[in-house]
Amino acid sequence: MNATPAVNIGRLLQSVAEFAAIGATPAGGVNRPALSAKDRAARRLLAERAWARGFSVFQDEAANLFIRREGRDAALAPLLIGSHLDSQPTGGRFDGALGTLSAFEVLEALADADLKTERAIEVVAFTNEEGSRFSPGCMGSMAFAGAGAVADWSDAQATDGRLLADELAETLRAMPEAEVRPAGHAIAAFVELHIEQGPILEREEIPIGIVTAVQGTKWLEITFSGEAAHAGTTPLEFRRDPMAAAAAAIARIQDDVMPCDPQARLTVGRITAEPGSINVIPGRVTFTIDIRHPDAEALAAIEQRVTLECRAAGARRNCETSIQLRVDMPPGRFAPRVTAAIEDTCRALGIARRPMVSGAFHDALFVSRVAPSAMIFVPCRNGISHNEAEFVSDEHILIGARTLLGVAQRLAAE
Ligand code: HGY
Ligand code: MN
Ligand code: MN
Repeated sequence: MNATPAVNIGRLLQSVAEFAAIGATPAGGVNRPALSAKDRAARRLLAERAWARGFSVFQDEAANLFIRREGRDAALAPLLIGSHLDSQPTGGRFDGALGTLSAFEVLEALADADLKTERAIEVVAFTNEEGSRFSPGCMGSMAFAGAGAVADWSDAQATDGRLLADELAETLRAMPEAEVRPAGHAIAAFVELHIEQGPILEREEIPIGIVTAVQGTKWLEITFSGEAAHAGTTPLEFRRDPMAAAAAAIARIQDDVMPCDPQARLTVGRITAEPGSINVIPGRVTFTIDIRHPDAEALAAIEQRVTLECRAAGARRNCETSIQLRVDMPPGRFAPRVTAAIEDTCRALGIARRPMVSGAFHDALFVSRVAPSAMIFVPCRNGISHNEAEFVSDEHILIGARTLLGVAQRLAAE
């Protein structure tokens, strides 16, 4: 008679702490850039844990890392659970890692109970979800879902100058024991546990969010080109100052565009000036705009409005304006069959839950294009994320992992 699988919370908390040490920052966060040596170290640690438990490990050509625990019927497509291990430069220890490690805990709990599920269950750590070191984000899950190919991005250059193709090759080489397969194998369903990265669950004191949809995202890169000139000798009427154009455009975006729609989210996260010298009027200024909205048409309309504002600001300063659409992630809806499995599991475990839409993008957004998918959210303190102060209580980590275990058993039994 098999024991009932149970989450070993001590082991899971220990895992979270050990992975948080890889790329740990002095302020208690994590800096584990995609496809960096620290990302490779985290992947190796997870793979070694897997081999120690007798699970198999393989990669795909996008360096997505898979850990597989066999089921009774190898002919059935596996259930996929997991998230990502890469982080923001000043990220938290839970974004991505909690979902990946909770998924691994599911495999360990099943193995501890010696319970064989009908379907195999695979844990995935998707490559470059954050998109911070290499754009776009969700590269691994896009490649898995056929929504992009590694070849499309191979000349992408990291913010630290390294080429994606080189870092990807090095990451694959760093784990020769893991066979590399083509991206996009068949799966039965996908469930991703993740922190909410917003304030709703904590404010409503609800431990589980059943994510039914993900809002859309567009990343624009705006470049104003003017004329580098002397800061001291160039009167206003002779200036073609791209920094002045950027400042005017960003002010319009923040003061006039975003307030028009309470659901709109516009963020300028990165700006660079060339040559970047204190006493030179820049020749060129480039900045990024991250636009989010749950409605595809509204998202497109905001992109239009932002484009007009930027072109007008460039023209007023006699600068050329170039606008590149770097990322275009339409909103996505998750599969009712999978959200129902989360609902049923929470009901059976007596866990309070609520449906919600994700403000952040996630790998599940792309995986949902090729398999029924959904997400489980757990609260994070003050809704803070993409910040070293990111925090999730032990209680919510346990409730999240128990929910994921229950959902995995349901979906791997069908
Ligand atoms: O930016 C996002 O929405 C994700 O958290 N990387
Ligand atoms: Mn994430
Ligand atoms: Mn993130």
